[in-house]
Amino acid sequence: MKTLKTEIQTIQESFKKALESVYSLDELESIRVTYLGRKGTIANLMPHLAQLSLEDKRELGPLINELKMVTEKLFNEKKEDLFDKSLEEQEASFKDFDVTAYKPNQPEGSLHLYTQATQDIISIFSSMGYSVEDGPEVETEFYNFEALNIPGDHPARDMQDTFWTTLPNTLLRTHTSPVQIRTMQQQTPPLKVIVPGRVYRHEATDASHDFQFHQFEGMVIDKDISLSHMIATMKHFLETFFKKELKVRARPGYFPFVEPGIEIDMSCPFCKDGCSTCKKTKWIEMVGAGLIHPHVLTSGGIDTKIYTGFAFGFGLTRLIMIKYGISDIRLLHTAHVEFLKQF
Ligand code: FA5
Repeated sequence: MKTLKTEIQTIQESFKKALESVYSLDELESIRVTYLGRKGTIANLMPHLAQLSLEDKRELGPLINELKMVTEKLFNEKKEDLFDKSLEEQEASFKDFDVTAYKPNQPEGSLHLYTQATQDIISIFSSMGYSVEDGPEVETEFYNFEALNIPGDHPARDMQDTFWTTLPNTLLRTHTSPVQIRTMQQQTPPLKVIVPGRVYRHEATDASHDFQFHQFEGMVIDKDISLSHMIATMKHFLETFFKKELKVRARPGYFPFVEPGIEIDMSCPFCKDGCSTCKKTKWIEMVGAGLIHPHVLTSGGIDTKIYTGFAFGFGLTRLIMIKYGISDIRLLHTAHVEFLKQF
């Protein structure tokens, strides 16, 4: 009986000691199995108790029960303590968790070609002192046509098939040129601006025409501005954009808002003797341009006795197609991942 009593005390002490060196819920569970399990140290005392006299059983039975209660209580306290600690640790590790962080094997996104090209263009023209202007895509007939020297009965209206809205004299802008007038009205010369933006035309689509596409306009107004300023600007821009030394040439062109109007071609950046991009001509038609018509300067409130200016309008979509060798314009506004992830 004496040995069993000592054993009970030893078990209690060794259990307490064991708990002190436990730092995880897994370790605690293995201690529970060792001491409190069905075949654990405490359960193993029972067969010894059964061999004792009734009197000794009366004394030692309650001692074993107490041992069980005390060990269970200590076990539960430790469990709670470890559980709280593990929650705190979890919280601490989530604190600096960055949901935007890179996760391996995830497809990476990239900027759309329109954004990339627009950023390139803005950077090239900013380096020449140009600022960027914006204007509404739902425009009035006045800004889109009349102020640009295209009155209602003018045949040039047919050059740009128009989406009219149900509001009177209101349309989806057919080009970025209306922003020329808006800028003239809001700012005073000298002016140097570019206007990248989306435009709309009521046209059937094919591989090189869309009903919505992007253009970018440029406009300079100052004293003594001439066509040679513009041609030099176009050459510098095209050479920087295509990263190649190029020749440019000017041909007569007609746009009611410029006089004289010209079209500028560049030598093909991809070949010397003719290729499919330049249709074997060695030249690529690039941009409509000219000196701003005095009627247009007047519509914008500019004094034509003091100032002259030039303007140009690129098909940004076309520029991108040429630079990146894209054969179908419609790909540019599809969500075709295989196409988009090439750029
Ligand atoms: C204009 O829109 C004039 N506003 C450009 C301009 C500005 C001239 C300033 C002079 C001074 P045009 O209609 O040619 O011009 O269009 C300009 C460019 O837009 C074209 O060279 C072509 O590259 C592009 N473009 C025209 N229609 C479409 C279309 N349906 N789909 C894709 N690109 C088009």
